[in-house]
Amino acid sequence: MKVTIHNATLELVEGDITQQDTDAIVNAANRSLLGGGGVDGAIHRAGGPKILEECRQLGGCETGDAKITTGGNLKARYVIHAVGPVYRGSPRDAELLASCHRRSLEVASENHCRSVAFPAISTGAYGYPLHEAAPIALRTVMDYLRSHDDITLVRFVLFGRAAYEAFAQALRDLTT
Ligand code: AR6
Repeated sequence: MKVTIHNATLELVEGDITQQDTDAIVNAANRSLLGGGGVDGAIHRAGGPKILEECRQLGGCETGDAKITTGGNLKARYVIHAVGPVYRGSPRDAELLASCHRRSLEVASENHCRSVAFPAISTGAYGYPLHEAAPIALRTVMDYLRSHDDITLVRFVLFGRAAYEAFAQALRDLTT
C-alpha cells in the first residue's frame, strides 16, 4: 500500500528490513545500543560487526531518541538506532513512541538521507499492541513529511501479515 504525503511517498510492505535498499534503515534497539534479539539481532547479523563497533562509541541512547551508524554490509548506507518504549499502558508510551520516530527522521535529514525504512518499533519484545502503535507511528511520520521536503520515501517494513494488516488499516483510517 502506498500514499503520497506532500512531496513524499509513504509505503507499507510486508518483508525483512535487513534487505531494504533505502538510504537508511531504522533499528528497534534498546538503550544500551549493544544488540539484542528481534529486528535488532537480524540487523547486526546481516550488517556484520562494524555496526556494533560503532554502536560501542555512542554511549547508549535514551528511550524516545535515535542515533546513527553506518550500515556495514547492508545495502542501506546507514542504520538509525531508535529506542522505543516498553509498553506499560500509560499515556507516556505514545509520546515516547512518537518521539523515537520523529528523532529517527531528524537524524536521517541531518545525514542527507532521502529514503528511510522503519520496522514496527516496540511491537515485539517491548509489547506495544500493533493496533495502538500503528496509528502513532504513521501519524508522526506523516506530520514530519508534511513539514519537511528532503525525505521523499518512508517505507514501513512489516514482519508478517498481522503487522502489515494493522498498519494498512491504520493508514486507511488516517487517509480517508
Ligand atoms: N524485519 C522487519 N521487522 C522485523 C524483523 C525483520 N527482520 N524481525 C522482527 N521484526 P522487536 P521491540 C519485527 O522485538 O519490540 C530487541 O532485543 C517484529 O515482528 O525486534 O522494539 C532489542 O535489542 C516486531 O513487529 O523490537 C530491544 O531489547 C518489530 O519488528 C527490544 O528487542 C519489533 O520487534 C526492542 O523491542
